[in-house]
Amino acid sequence: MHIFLSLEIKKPLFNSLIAMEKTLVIIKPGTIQRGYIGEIIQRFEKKGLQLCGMKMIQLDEKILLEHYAHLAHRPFFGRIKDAMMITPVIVCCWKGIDAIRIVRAMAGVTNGRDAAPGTIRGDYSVSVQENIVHASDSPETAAIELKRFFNDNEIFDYKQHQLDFLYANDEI
Ligand code: IDP
Ligand code: MG
Repeated sequence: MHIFLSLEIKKPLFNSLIAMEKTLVIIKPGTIQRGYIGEIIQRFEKKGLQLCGMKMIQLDEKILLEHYAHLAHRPFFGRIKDAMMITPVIVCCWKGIDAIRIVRAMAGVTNGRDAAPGTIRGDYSVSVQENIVHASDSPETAAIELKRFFNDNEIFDYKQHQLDFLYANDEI
């Protein structure tokens, strides 16, 4: 009886513990110039993440000072800022269970020369700076960064019809 009861309550409890996450990806100017926008977006789509927001925007000094505040003291900071403003960028919001961790792993380590083959940076980059995408690195950062680049009405929560085939029914 006791076991039966705990099985009964397991599913709703389990569900409430597993949260869908949203994370920010920025497709950097070099990626746009090199014509890889579609390939990069397709990687996240093929993985099974859901695109909840996407737009092209021109970054400026102010937003980059905020976004890369942790690098402001570094000698190469001016160069990074310039590179991020050279053309517009595409900001995307991707959603899924563990999306933040998944997208970071798919991006690979910062230096494209060190990034593992199979990762985005490993496959498309030979540079530390010109490394194809930005990806949020933690739940806290993802929340702040999504707010930085999107208004609330630019993030869409809509039904992902593949959901039942992407996850087992005890995962969603
Ligand atoms: P991340 O993008 O892997 O999170 P961060 O350390 O947050 O790496 O750096 C932000 C961005 O700044 C990098 O993606 C890269 O474009 C650039 N960057 C970081 N370190 C260097 C460096 O040593 N030289 C040149 N550019 C750098
Ligand atoms: Mg970072």
